[in-house]
Amino acid sequence: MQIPLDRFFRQLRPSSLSRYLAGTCLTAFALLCAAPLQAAKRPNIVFIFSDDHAVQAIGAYGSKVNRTPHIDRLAHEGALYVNSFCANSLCGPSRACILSGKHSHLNGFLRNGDRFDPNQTTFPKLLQGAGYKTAVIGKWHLGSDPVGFDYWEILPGQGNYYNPDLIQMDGTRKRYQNYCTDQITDLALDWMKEQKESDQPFMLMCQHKAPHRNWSPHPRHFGRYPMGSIPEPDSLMDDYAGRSKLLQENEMTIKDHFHWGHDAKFHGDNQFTEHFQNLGNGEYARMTPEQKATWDEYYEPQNQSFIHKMKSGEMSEEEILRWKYQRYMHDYLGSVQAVDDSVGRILDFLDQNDLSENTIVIYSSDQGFYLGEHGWYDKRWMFEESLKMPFLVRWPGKIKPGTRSNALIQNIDYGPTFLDIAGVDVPEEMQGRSLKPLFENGGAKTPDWRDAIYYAYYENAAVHAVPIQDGVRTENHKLMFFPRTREWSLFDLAADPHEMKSLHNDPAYKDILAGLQQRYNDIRTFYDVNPAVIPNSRGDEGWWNERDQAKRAIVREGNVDLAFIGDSITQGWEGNGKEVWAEYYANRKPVNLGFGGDRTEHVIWRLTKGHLNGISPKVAVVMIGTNNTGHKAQDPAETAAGVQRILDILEERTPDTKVLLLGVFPRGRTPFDRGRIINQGINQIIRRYADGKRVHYLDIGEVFLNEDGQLPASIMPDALHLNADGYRLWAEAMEPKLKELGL
Ligand code: SGN
Ligand code: CA
Repeated sequence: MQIPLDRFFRQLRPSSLSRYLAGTCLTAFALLCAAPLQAAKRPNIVFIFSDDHAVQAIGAYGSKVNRTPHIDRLAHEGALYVNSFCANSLCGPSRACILSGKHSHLNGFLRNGDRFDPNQTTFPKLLQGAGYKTAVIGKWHLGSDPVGFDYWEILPGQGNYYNPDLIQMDGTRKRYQNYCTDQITDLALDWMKEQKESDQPFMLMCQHKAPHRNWSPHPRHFGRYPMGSIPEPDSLMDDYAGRSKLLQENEMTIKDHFHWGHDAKFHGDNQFTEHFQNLGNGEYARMTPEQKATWDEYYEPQNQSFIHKMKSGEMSEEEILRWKYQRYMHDYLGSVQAVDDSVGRILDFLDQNDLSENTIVIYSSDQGFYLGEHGWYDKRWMFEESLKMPFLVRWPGKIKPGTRSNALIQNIDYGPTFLDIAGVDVPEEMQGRSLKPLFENGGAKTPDWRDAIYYAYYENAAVHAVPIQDGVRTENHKLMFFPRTREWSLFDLAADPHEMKSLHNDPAYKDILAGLQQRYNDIRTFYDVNPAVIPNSRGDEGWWNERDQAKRAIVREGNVDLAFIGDSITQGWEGNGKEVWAEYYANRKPVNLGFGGDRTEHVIWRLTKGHLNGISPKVAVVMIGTNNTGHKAQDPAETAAGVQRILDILEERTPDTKVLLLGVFPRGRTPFDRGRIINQGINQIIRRYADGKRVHYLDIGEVFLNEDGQLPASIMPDALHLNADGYRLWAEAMEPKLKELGL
């Protein structure tokens, strides 16, 4: 097929005259100021970053499905890292880890849709401060505008493949009639051209949208990997046996979660609703008539043939899945190919402008991706395909060509590495480590290098239904934890590289499991992970979600004087405590924000995501923590930190509210029940949070206990929850204090 490529995209180059003039003046000024005997110029940094590019689709990583000659050049002329991982397999979070050098729980960007706090320390800011010219061009996806860059031009949100809009530094949007990957490359080359005469070194982040969904290739790559020719992974038809049952809840299979227009690239109404979901193809809608014609010329004959076969009943379930896989991969690999072209153009530019010698070039992508493994597209899980990030680096004279490294590296290391390369001190607060010592050590890990990486995924109840999980990965093993079901998964990566069976129950792996659980605890302590303070939703539990929505609606109405905030014990005012509630509180404009099973982290989520919107109660009664104890015997200091965070949130959002902080009620029959003792540990810390002005502390635990410290079944039948008599004791014990607080 002859594609009129020259007409396909009309290049609307950015008007760069003003930028050019400004650049020239600055350069002249810098030249005048430059000392005659200058030290060798610090290396430039070109960081090429794509979106969702899996290592399985990179030639140098041994791809079975495609070839990437330009990206591979980096491996031949520099180094390739096999054990390169993300800290949180999602776009915004990965980028936030890179900029900040910190894990998500400390940089604050846990999930897509969060806002990156631009006031925090980032490597671009530090490089800029140290005299680097800095730019970011392409996908950003962090909510706030880039800070620390002399130049930026970014896609809004996910951006588009065809005729993309780019947000300019003045906030306006500019539409380019071009293919996104090519346009971002053009802009990157334009910017580098402006820098090349400068005395200042530069750092460029060239960040592609591709090959992110909805995988829309440029026509020059149509049919490069023809449908039907692309090898399938062994686990395309994975049944998820032998691993957490949460796997079965996923909504990211090629089989069942592939959209008619968006993914499969059909036009019009979904003709086979049993096999496709409904979303249309938004990219097609953006195309010019010429682009559409070229697109249709390629796709339509194949689409019509598929529709025909479907209608004549020729396609088995398996064949339909295979067809979808081929369509998916054709489009994904086509999108990758333009990224490879981009890398080629950038490397050629550096060569042609004598910049290659003094420029470090890195290629990576925000996370990995499933190319049909486990039947999936997308990412998020801690399994290898989405945990891995490509990492290829060329630094002439410093990195030996053809280096292949097994050292465990992570995206939190990029910032420290760039700073180190530029001779800038790496701030203490950055958790990652410079990779420069590895570069200088032929890729081999240095004796003090890390033995394990920590991973955590937080985007609960979101698109694709992947549960919250975290874990630790060493050279040969992986331990994962799913908080919702409190399940462990253990994989022996040498024996089971595709992670098809968890060994956590296998007696032969008892010691390995225990060892890795210890390592998991320790690495979380090391990285300062306290789940009790990390906002977390339980939105994937139906009843919780419904209650959450209902409570949001109530507080939106305002008119609340008394808020009860807590877990099932508080929620129980709607159950066993109903009558006492009616007697004591019903006339005092109350709201019950107790949710059974909640821990401090869930309360933090609720209070920051709607439960305080619209209310400023006179008094908030807070009792929380016993589930942190009961679910995982959490260290009291950690739980107390969660309580502290809750008090801070209340202060921030409703400063006039008096807080009545209750000591966590006793639990367990006997005084030496472990949970009871842990709750005492919490109370011993949190009582000191009272300031007698805004926060008041009250421990009424005694009223439930017998003289010998036993919790009687006549008050707490299950040694945790109150019956009606128990609620009466609670109300009576609290009443004087409520009055004192003006209620
Ligand atoms: C979009 C995609 C999802 C993808 C997320 C996150 N849907 O929501 O498939 O998981 O982005 O991707 S789409 O309909 O818009 O294609 S990320 O790389 O930005 O984290
Ligand atoms: Ca991504």
